[in-house]
Amino acid sequence: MIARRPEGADMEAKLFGSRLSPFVEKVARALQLKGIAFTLVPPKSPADFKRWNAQTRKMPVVEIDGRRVFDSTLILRRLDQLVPEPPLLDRDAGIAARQRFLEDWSDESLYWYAMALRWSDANAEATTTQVLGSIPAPAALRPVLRVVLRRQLRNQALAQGLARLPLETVVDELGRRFDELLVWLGDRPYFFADRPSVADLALFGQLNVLQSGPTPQAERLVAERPRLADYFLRVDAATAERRAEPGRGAARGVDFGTTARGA
Ligand SMILES: N[C@@H](CCC(=O)N[C@@H](CS)C(=O)NCC(=O)O)C(=O)O
Repeated sequence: MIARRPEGADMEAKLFGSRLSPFVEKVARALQLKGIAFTLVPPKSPADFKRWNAQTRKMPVVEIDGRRVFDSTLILRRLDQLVPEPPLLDRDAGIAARQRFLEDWSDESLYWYAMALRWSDANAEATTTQVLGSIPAPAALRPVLRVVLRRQLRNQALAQGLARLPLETVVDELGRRFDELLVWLGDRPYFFADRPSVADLALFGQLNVLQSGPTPQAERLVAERPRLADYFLRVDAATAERRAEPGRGAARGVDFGTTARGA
């Protein structure tokens, strides 16, 4: 049997952002799933966010087909229009609705569990070191950036509210959410379907950052749930960078320092 060439094989994209961000990782995995080659443009300083995207000042931003699109949900929708195969939503409207809601829950709720854990007193030092390590800032600026980053991002987490709960409560609640997700996953390989969708890409981004070092509490929760750990590795394998084919460049976005643990 001749392997089908992915539809996105002739497209090129630029992905602006750091793969430490769960939303950037979500988009990188969607590009890889679609077979779209991309170049990662990591931020050099927080000012880049505003330059790339004056509207929300957040990453990711994607440049594709002559247009810049921001927000991971809007980017995935655009990718599905440009490169319909493989689809990122089920063809059945009822299943697609659940996948979309889970994507939204992951982006707008689960993200804040990760933020609360990352910026808790127990983990903030390790998180700051990790974030600073991903920015090529001059040595003289680093001590100031350390203080500014920590204050800004911790304040975001406190403003959302979940981070005001005791750390043990956030960890306990996250474990409950993981158990509930596993009930929904049942014995299917992906959420509500047999192939990955926007829901799995969004969850992958969050599970990836939760297992990236500074939050050992979350790593323990995943390790205690082998079905969740297997699910993470399954999505990782299904969305991994495609190997270069003769006559075609490989995706050029993989930032090996910060990519998925299982990759
Ligand atoms: N809803 C947005 C969320 C993007 C987002 O929150 N990105 C964070 C990084 S994880 C960011 O750029 N934060 C910078 C800031 O808030 O200044 C999406 O899905 O793209």
